[in-house]
Amino acid sequence: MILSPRISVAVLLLGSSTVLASSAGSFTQAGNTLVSALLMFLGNEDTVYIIDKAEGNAAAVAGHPAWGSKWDIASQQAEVMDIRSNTFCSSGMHLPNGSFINLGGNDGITINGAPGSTKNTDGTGTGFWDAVYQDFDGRKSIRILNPCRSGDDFTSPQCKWFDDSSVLAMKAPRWYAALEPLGDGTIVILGGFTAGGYVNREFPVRDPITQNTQAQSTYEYYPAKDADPQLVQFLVDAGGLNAYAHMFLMPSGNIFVQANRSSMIWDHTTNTQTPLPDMPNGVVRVYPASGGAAMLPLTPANNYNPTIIFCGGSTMADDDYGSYSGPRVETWKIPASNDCQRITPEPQDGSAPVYVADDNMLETRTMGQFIILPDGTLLMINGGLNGTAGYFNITTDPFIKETPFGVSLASGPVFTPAIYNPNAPAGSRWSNKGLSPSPIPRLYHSSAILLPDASVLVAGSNPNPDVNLTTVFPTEYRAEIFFPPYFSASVRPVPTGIPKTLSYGGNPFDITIPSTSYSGSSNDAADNTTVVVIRGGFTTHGMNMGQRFLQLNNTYTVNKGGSITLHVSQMPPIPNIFQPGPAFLYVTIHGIPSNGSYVIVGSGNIEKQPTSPVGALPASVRLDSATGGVHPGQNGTSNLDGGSGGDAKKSHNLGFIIGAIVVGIAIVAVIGVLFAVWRRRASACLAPSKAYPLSPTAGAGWTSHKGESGIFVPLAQGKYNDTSDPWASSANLNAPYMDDNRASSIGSRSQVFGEYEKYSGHPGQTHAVPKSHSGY
Ligand SMILES: *[C@@H]1O[C@H](CO)[C@@H](O)[C@H](O)[C@H]1NC(C)=O
Ligand SMILES: *[C@@H]1O[C@H](CO)[C@@H](O)[C@H](O)[C@H]1NC(C)=O
Ligand SMILES: *[C@@H]1O[C@H](CO)[C@@H](O)[C@H](O)[C@H]1NC(C)=O
Ligand SMILES: *[C@@H]1O[C@H](CO)[C@@H](O)[C@H](O)[C@H]1NC(C)=O
Ligand SMILES: *[C@@H]1O[C@H](CO)[C@@H](O)[C@H](O)[C@H]1NC(C)=O
Ligand SMILES: *[C@@H]1O[C@H](CO)[C@@H](O)[C@H](O)[C@H]1NC(C)=O
Ligand SMILES: *[C@@H]1O[C@H](CO)[C@@H](O)[C@H](O)[C@H]1NC(C)=O
Ligand SMILES: *[C@@H]1O[C@H](CO)[C@@H](O)[C@H](O)[C@H]1NC(C)=O
Ligand SMILES: *[C@@H]1O[C@H](CO)[C@@H](O)[C@H](O)[C@H]1NC(C)=O
Ligand SMILES: [Cu+2]
Repeated sequence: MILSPRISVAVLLLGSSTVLASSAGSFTQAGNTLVSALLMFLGNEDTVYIIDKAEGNAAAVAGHPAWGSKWDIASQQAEVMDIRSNTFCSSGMHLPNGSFINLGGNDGITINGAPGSTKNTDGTGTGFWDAVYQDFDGRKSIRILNPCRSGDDFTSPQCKWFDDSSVLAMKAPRWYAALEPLGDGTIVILGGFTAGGYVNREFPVRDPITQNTQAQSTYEYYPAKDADPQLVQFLVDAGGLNAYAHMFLMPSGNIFVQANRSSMIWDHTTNTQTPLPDMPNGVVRVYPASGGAAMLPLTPANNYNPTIIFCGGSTMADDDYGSYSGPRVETWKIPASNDCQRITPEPQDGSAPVYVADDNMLETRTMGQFIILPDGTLLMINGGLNGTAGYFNITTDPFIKETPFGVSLASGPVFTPAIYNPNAPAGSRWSNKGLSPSPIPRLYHSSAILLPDASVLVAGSNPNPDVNLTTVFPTEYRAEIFFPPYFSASVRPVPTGIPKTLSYGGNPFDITIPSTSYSGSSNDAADNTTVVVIRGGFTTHGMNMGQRFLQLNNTYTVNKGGSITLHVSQMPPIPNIFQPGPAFLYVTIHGIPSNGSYVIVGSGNIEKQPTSPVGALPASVRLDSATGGVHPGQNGTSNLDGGSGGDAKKSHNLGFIIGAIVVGIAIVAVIGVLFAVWRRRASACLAPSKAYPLSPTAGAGWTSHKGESGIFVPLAQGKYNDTSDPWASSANLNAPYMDDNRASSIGSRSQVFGEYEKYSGHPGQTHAVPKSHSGY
């Protein structure tokens, strides 16, 4: 069959989605990640970075088993990357310039998580380095990566992990630390273990502050500030259930923190805490109970005021959590929680924050993970029906005798995801209609992240101390893509004019949507179009650290040929609402998202972000006659069919008059009433009674830099001199901290600060015998 030229154009324009409609709601396999995906993040349009713990992966790099890789989105091929220190149960976050950091981890270990061959000199540490796996002690590590794109040379220094603790390290050893960026891009690093374990306590508890030096209940910053890490009493009170605390920066600059069954508003600048109500129904949401937690979409309609949702976790009794060495109960027999709660930590009407029960999940889940999708719904994926995160050592755990699930503390993988719609009426927010199961269990140490095309990459799962391919829940290397329901659309929006950077306040910008991006009435499409900025976060342990979704405010002009010009506001002028750094911008029409475009929010630097007053949006201009699709004589892109807003307005008026003559006055009156209702509804959504001002004339935590354009070229790799190693100079690394073995201000923990050694080249020779830890 020979297509006419016009039909060919239509096929080309409409065929923007390469994924078959039949895959919507289901998983497909997406290659091999080479290392098990304990942590992942999306670096840019092309590349996902994957981090495992140091273990016996068959894939090797630099003469040792690899525990890092990068996965190319287009080819679904992974390549190993060298990471020098042990990244086990580390944490990660973006930086304002589009780079990423990965913090903390485990000692240098060898086969089966046993201490490495070279010990720390003072004998108090476990492994400094191991001759088999060649991993350094990663507990204080700060690793930095500048994401590279498909065409880049991944063997060049600027595409590799920087990992050298003689240049850059944390002040305190941490694994399972919680991270949250501030409005200036500084990262708060909270809590963690010094030596790993199931929960962060001895049992019975003798020393609640240091738990015999194994709890790290302090906080610090990246880049480092002068002060020693200060104790956070909230973490001490939360006892064993304080690792990977859930942290969300609030518009005020304070941080909402949740751990154990407690919540607080934390002013980290003065280390003061204001208690919030306890989590209802006794549900624990942090590791190892591992409930899903996310900030609901920030929208003009909610005036960008954050609400946090928690779903799942565990109601296991406190004593049953046991200690560092494991639980005191056969966890896999204990159903996880299906309970969901929402809280708005800073209500704009001045009322006291409260937890509000939300719809229960469709099943119980531990290690379930929320992925915020571009249509404003939240995907709940991965995890198990029973038990908790973690694994145990059958040889040493006195409470666990049988091993029906290998060493996994969870059972009953939940294979079918579910979708939560925060705007649906209560009682109907959860659905898994049309969603198919994955064949792969995704339990402890699995991960998931939104991709630029709005699908979700799912990988990892390894509830084992080392690679084990034969146990019931084996080390998993298979990646999958989950295609949310909007992949059933045959046409995806193809917007043009998306900026590369967004400022905090300032002048609006225009995005053009061709008529071929949608079908039906242009006015309806324009009314149902959103421009959203999504940061997928750094995923590990059922969390996406730093994940946020913000809908930009917009108006529109419907043009003659059915193209739509969106007039779009910049980010709200309060950086605390959406911290500076990389994100993806999607345009969603009738719930169908475009591909995401990489944007940098803010100045690109760790600094007080420039802000400007919010530039006024032009009024929307509608055009009743316009429709989507391919129109004769046009190719659907902007200017051919466009016309200025003025022209469109004229034709709108003309259409209105013709319509009135033909159809009659009565219909017009009905339309008028409907329009008035629509306008009332729209305004009812907008102005909450006690809104914080979104213009920089008042408010905390931000300043006005009138007239600054904040021009910034993201990831300006050109500035590197390719003939010299950019890492050789520490000039661009912020305030590296050198550990001087100084004593800490906190009680007996000076030993903890003293037991760490810096690595840079190859390990030293003679070392003392360590005390032993079992690894989790
Ligand atoms: C959770 O917090 C409560 C109240 O502080 C404490 O009694 C309990 O021991 C904690 N649970 C664990 C497992 O540490
Ligand atoms: C969004 O834009 C509309 C139209 O300019 C304006 O009335 C409204 O106040 C804005 N909302 C927010 C939250 O900025
Ligand atoms: C894998 O796990 C099984 C069941 O827990 C265990 O018997 C076996 O020894 C493990 N294999 C390795 C290589 O650790
Ligand atoms: C989960 O726990 C329940 C209650 O103990 C039990 O009936 C069920 O068999 C468990 N599921 C699995 C997969 O072990
Ligand atoms: C969207 O992304 C997919 C996957 O990368 C690609 O195949 C498709 O061509 C993209 N669509 C457009 C319009 O760029
Ligand atoms: C927007 O589009 C979605 C998806 O088609 C639909 O469910 C929703 O009702 C639409 N909203 C409006 C206000 O038309
Ligand atoms: C559509 O028309 C515009 C304006 O003439 C032109 O720039 C563009 O290349 C055309 N696109 C296609 C797909 O023909
Ligand atoms: C981004 O900033 C960090 C310091 O915070 C620096 O180490 C890194 O090299 C920067 N990335 C680029 C691409 O300049
Ligand atoms: C489990 O405990 C035994 C006995 O202490 C030890 O030999 C073994 O290495 C431990 N295994 C792991 C994975 O920690
Ligand atoms: Cu872990």
